[in-house]
Amino acid sequence: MAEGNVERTLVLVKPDGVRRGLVGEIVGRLERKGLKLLAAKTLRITPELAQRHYAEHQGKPFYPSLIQHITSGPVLALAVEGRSAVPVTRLITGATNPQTAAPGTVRGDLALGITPNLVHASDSLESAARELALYFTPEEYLAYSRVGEEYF
Ligand code: 3AN
Repeated sequence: MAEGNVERTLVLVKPDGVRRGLVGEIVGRLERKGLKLLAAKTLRITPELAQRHYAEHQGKPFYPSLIQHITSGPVLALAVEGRSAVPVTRLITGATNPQTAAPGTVRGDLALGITPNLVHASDSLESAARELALYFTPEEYLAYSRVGEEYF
């Protein structure tokens, strides 16, 4: 029997991921794991949105480079749903630093640096709810069944 609550989380393919042509690779990994894409949009994150998104990191040494990078080009924002979607997506993403991220993870396999680390994935249910609301309205979530959903 399937375990874990159905959760929603926010994934961003960061500007390095879009510019390196890795959107399909990253989205494919989420899809193959059975996660459902509820909504997706490309956008250029404004400095104001970046500050709201990364409010918890304000004042940290890496904050300026974080804001600079996330606003440096287009991103793909995804609302993703599935059983234990928050921790499952974090596992697929891998550790923050690509040099220590495990092989088999997006960052471990593909990322070039700790700032250009390809993806953002919400770190808790509370963060996910807060962050999803920054990028999507409830009307933008599409309800549908995935083939094979009976196995999840
Ligand atoms: P994660 O994205 O793995 O949850 P957080 O939330 O701790 O990591 O940090 C948010 C983002 O800030 C990271 N994705 C990374 O781009 C950047 N970051 C975090 N720690 C560092 C650091 N020590 N040096 C440079 N950038 C960092």
